[in-house]
Amino acid sequence: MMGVLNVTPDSFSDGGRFWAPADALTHGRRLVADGADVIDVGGESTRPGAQPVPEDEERRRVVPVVAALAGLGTPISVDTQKAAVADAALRAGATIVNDVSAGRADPEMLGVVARHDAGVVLMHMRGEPRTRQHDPRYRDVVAEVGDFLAERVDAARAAGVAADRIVVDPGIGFGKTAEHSWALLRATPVLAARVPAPLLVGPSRKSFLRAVGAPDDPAGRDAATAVTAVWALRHGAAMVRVHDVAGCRAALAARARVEGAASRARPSRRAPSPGGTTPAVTVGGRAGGT
Ligand code: PMM
Repeated sequence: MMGVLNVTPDSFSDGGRFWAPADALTHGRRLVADGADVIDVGGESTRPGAQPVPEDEERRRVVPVVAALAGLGTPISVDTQKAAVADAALRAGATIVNDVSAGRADPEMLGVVARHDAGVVLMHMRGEPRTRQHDPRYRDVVAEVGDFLAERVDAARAAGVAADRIVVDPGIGFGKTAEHSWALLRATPVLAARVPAPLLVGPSRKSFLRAVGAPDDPAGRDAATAVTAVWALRHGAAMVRVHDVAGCRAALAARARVEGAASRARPSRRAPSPGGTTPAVTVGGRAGGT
């Protein structure tokens, strides 16, 4: 389970809340205590309409937080599209780069990842953050996203990134209508089988959840998030990226408990594996699991 820590004044889901470095550190420690396997530190909002953040400013936001959190022993990923910011964060103790452009925004990015022997998350995004929600259209969203992710895995391998350092992500809400996002989420097993890398899914607090009655306020979408995260982990996702780590952990535990109880009550039925279908992920140098 990857916990989100946005050190930005304007992220859609938690913008401004962890903007001061001391607040960012407190929240990072909270995520670890809640059971995060990875903390994802981001210094540039990717919400639709967001303006790009200059490199120096992004570095100033994330590097001190990464350096302080690296001592906690939980792997840190840096959510950036800029190779120089990734390089600085990796030097400060991060071990994973989470690039929503899948290495396309900055031609140096995959080389930096390879040089550090870091992990990388390669995400699908149609367009760029500023314009991505302008009437996205697909012939077959699942096939197109699957093909894209497979091609980006090849590009990362060609740049020298080790196969066991690569994770892919369909990019829920990035250049997708709510229907596209639901289709991709439903296709988690298809994508997990199609793309030769573990799958990360990021449904947390996103607006596609409004289609099932989640509120306009992103912070009120944690219950719907937990259901989608648990479902994704049950159907082939290796990791989920969430804001409410404690709530998702509890939802996972509840699922394990109730399914365990159900299988004990009906011993003639095949029992599901208690740990779900989560494969091990070695990005960041240790098993990521859920
Ligand atoms: N979503 C956001 C930012 N970074 N990275 C990955 N790999 N996957 C995502 O779905 C993703 C991401 C936007 O959400 P935020 O403002 O809550 O960080």
